[in-house]
Amino acid sequence: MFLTRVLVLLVARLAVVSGFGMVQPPIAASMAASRSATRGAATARAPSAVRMAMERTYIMIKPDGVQRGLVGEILQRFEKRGYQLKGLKLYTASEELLRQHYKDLVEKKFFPDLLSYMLSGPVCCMVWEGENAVKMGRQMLGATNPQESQPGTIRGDYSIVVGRNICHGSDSPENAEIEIGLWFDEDELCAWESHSKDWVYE
Ligand code: IDP
Ligand code: MG
Repeated sequence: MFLTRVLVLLVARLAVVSGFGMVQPPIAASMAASRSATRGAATARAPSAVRMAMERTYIMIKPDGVQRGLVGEILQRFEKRGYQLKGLKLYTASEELLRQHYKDLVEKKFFPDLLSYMLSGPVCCMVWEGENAVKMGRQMLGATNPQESQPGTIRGDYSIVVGRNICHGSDSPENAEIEIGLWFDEDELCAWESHSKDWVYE
């Protein structure tokens, strides 16, 4: 009888030591999760050899996008992708500003139509920052002609003709900086660190 009790106690002790059959208390589980998260974050902070430079791009929702209630949808796509919003405003453009912004297109036959389209209502100006933001921004917008844009892109999902193609995106990092300077004053841009940074980048 005594021996049986000793045996039972020994088995129970062994089970505790090995953790067999034990339900992990919530606090221990949360500590373990937190330790593994910390490990993840430590790995995440290690610089990657293929890491590209952070870049800013100028994205603008044109008057048709604003009128059609697509501001939230477009903002959300960039936010969900992981890009960081650095500047945002609704703005009524002037002809002078548009002539500067589209300076390479002023001689085009369609320029007067483009001008009146862009002057027809407010636009939504945005600066997004992140890795390869210019190229990825153009990819998210889709082709200039919506009928050549892939479904899943903004133009491919929400527009049909080139003269109402919803959005603008800078075509090079150099032009992005020029456009940001054209559409925003320096004090309209916010310097802030995203708490999601280590969960978006490795
Ligand atoms: P992008 O906006 O994709 O960079 P761009 O060639 O820079 O394309 O042209 C600027 C904008 O001018 C276009 O987004 C579109 O609104 C307008 N546009 C371009 N080509 C045409 C055209 O052939 N007909 C009418 N509008 C055009
Ligand atoms: Mg362009």
